[in-house]
Amino acid sequence: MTNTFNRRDALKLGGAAATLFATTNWSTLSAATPSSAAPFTLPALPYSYEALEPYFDAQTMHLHHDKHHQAYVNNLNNAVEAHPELAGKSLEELLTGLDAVPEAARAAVRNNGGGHFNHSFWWPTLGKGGDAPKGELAKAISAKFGTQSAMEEQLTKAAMGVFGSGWAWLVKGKDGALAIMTTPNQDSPITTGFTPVLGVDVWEHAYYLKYQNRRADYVKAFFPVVNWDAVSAKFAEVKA
Ligand code: MN3
Repeated sequence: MTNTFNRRDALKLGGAAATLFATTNWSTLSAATPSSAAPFTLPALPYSYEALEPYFDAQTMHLHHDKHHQAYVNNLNNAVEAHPELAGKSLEELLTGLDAVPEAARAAVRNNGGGHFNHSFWWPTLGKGGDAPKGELAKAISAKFGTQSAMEEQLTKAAMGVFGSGWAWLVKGKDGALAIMTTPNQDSPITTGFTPVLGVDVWEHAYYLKYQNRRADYVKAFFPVVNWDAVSAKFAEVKA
């Protein structure tokens, strides 16, 4: 894979996930993009597959990014290609307007569009940059949860409470306040009007190779690989 999307790019992108997808032409980020018939492409990881060792192992990162995320992209492209009325819509437009998606394509767009969005959001939030929230995010966490560790405890509890596959999220609501929420499957917080700040993928594909059934160990290993510098920078841009 051609690594044309580096960490500096990820930090520069920042902003609301919505802005990221509205302003980023993913198809220009991959030299392997075959044609305009496949509007969505897999963004390269903004770090090496080994970068999150020993917490997230390289083999899991390869499978998770190259196979699982790629499958969401492929399936989303197939759904859009089968329904020409969806052509030209951004990922954010699709996910915030699922009711407008033809019923025959809705589940595919919801699941695979959500999978593409959630993972594209997720990769740049990882990478071991800084060990604590900064600036506006630090203030918002302090205001809502008291301490970083209290927030992490609540996010962990939410992650452990997801039955089956899904995500636990730290989000910003329309009222501007932080909140903890979960989504089933690949549903994305943006569909219900929340802006993701940080997420924990608790699908077994995220951890089974290294942690088997021990989700608690995996969630514990998640926090040391969070790129708090990137997450804080993105939050500050969302707020601005
Ligand atoms: Mn996943």
